[in-house]
Amino acid sequence: MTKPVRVAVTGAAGQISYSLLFRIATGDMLGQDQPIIFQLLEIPEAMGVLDGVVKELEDCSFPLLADITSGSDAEVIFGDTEIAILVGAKPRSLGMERSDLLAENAAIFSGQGKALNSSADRNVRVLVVGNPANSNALIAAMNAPDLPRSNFTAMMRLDHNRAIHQLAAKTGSHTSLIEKVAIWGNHSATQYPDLSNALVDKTPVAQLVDDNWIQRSFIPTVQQRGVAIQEARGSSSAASAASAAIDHIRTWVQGTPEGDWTSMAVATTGSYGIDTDLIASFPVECREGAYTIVEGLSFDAFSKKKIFDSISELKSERDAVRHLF
Ligand code: NAX
Repeated sequence: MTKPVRVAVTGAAGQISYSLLFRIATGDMLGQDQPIIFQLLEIPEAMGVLDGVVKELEDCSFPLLADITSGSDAEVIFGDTEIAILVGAKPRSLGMERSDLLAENAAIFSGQGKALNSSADRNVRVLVVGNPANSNALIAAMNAPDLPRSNFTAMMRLDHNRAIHQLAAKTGSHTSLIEKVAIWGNHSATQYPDLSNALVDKTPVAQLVDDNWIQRSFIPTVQQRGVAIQEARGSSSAASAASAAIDHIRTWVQGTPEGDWTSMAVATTGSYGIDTDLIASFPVECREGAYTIVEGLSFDAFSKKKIFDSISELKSERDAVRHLF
């Protein structure tokens, strides 16, 4: 039997995980011939609920699910994990400022970074989903000095997938025919969904849609899609977020299609004149289990402003939590 891959998931009793865990266990993330072991982390107050989720996972008798461990001690739960999906986070409560949200989550992610540093596999791939995802990923990375910084990423794939859908719907095309959509910056309302290089069935977008639609409809719709779902469902995106997390890891491990790219928030290394020590979204290509930022793209003044507005927000978030590095 193929050796199982250890997959840690935090916030395992929450809404996203309720979809995520079952899809990972069916092989959607690592393939139909790759067994997995789940290592599930929750806060002590949610262990009862997690116990119910574990029972349901057991009751599915998934052929690929080799074992499940669960608990509240991050260092134990992250032991030897090769993939860590950090979903658990403190939600924004009524009247809470963004800075308070940042501070509360900073404490969680500095602790989890330290725990990964001491007990995870040395090549663990980390995906942060819990918000504010980019800054949480940065805090975790900064607290894990013995692990490669480049292995800490945050999820932009939901925004990327949302952008693909909007473009497909507008052009009467299918999502499978859309290529080279990019999301830049922060997973927040300042993100820049960029169609400058996008293709629809190999035709450049500029030949199919006008700037007015892009600027007045497409960009705000993608930026505000989470709010629209929250208003409609009465709770935030869960199944689509889980699906995006699966896409993120699968693409990272298996690669982007030839001639296309995806969007991931990754450690900045000076590309496009963006500060280092941030986790920001770029178009990336994935090959042989590693990603590289797509270099050499050129921007008009509008795109440049949008990208750097979002980067400014990331810098101010970083400055607010720098004491935890
Ligand atoms: P839920 O509130 O349903 O679940 C979160 C779970 O995390 C809870 O069970 C809670 O007990 C647990 N948790 C809290 N602190 C923890 C800790 N220190 N260690 C382990 N577990 C902990 O939220 P859900 O809908 O699942 O969303 C989870 C996170 O994803 C939120 O922060 C949310 O804002 C974020 N999202 C991020 C998205 C992205 O694209 N990056 C999109 C979807 C989602 O909004």
